[in-house]
Amino acid sequence: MKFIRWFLGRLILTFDFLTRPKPIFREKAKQHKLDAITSNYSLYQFHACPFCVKVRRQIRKYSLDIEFRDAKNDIDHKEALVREGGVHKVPCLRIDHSGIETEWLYGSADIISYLQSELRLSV
Ligand SMILES: N[C@@H](CCC(=O)N[C@@H](CS)C(=O)NCC(=O)O)C(=O)O
Repeated sequence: MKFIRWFLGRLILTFDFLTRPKPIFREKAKQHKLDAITSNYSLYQFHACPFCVKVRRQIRKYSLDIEFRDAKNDIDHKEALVREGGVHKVPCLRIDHSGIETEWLYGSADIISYLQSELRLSV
């Protein structure tokens, strides 16, 4: 079972590598504006999780500078996800609302929708 999961993970990563979307290019001022917003985001994820790959592909496509946090191998990130987010499930987007409040958004589709609407990305 472990081997099958590992093998499927490698397949997903290979497929992702071979079909990666090309990052969009935007003018510097616009990119800086987006970078300032996304500096408040971090994505808790597993390297070979298909749902995480799906979100990472969108992040790449839209040229978003979002920190990835390994919630499988990094014990601090894993514990923070469970303690503060509530569940050990990935992907999860941690949103720091200017130090006032922290939001933990689970679910690949919800994360992508949030990024698209919050950052006004054209679909
Ligand atoms: N419907 C969720 C599914 C997420 C999901 O099932 N993630 C798995 C990894 S692929 C997970 O976090 N499992 C918990 C664990 O392995 O501890 C989504 O679209 O994000």
